[in-house]
Amino acid sequence: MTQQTLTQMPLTNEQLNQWETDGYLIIPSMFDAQQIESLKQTMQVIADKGEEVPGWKPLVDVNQTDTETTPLENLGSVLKRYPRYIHPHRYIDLAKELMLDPRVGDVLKQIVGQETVACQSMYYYKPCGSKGQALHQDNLYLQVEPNTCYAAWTAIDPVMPENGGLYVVPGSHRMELKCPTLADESKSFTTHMVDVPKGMKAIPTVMQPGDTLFFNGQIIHGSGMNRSKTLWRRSFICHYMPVTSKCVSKFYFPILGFDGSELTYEASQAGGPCGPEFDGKIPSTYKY
Ligand SMILES: O=C(O)CCC(=O)C(=O)O
Repeated sequence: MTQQTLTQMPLTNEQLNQWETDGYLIIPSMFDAQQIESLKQTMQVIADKGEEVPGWKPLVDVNQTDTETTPLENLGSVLKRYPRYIHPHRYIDLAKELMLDPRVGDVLKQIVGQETVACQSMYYYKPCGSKGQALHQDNLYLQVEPNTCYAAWTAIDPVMPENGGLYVVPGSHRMELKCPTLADESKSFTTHMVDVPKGMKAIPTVMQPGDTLFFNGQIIHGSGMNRSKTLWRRSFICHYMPVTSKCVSKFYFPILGFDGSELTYEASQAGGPCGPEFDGKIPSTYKY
């Protein structure tokens, strides 16, 4: 594994304190405009073609859907036309390059306190009219043990509440994983949700293209619908775990070091602290 130096993206005490207190941290301009634009173009060309490729498949018959005459928001769920791309780093070099960018490893090392390794990537298109993703905790799905996983959520478009920007519940990262209840499926494309704990509040993030939001895998977070008539809310989302982790759900294998090497970890037993209503199983709609 590469030895990362800690000099590329030194965090201030204020940033480190915010991370400890709130469980998240936004790094402005983590990636430059050209990198973001290249990823956006690459991903858009694939999805606009509407043909299934490894990691991505439209859930409507694109040939039967004339989006010139049928606005996307009238397709039922726009996300059926533009669902998220799962694990693009396995198929698209640029996605892998950004996932394993040493500066990301450098920030993670400072906030996690040790080297990390990469578990997954996702690309959300989230066109106008898309449903959001109900509040949840990521480690219920990644099942990293001991400790938790960490996300690096990078804005491809400007992000705000109106276009379905991400909400986080500061301080909730100190909590155990909570059992989900059922989400409102008219607003969320996922089926389960976690309530905002008493005394805490979900706050919106506001970001520019290239900004990266790092957050702890226990923090409660999610997004609302994209209510903008003009602005998509694309994002590139990667998850990592401490290099010393014992196990992770096997859905994320192979785990990658920041030098691209494939690393071996034990597979977690899917499960959690939840009762029969959740049955310890990851719902099939949660294909991270
Ligand atoms: O980007 C979103 O709308 C939700 C993403 C999210 O919650 C996640 O990646 O865990």
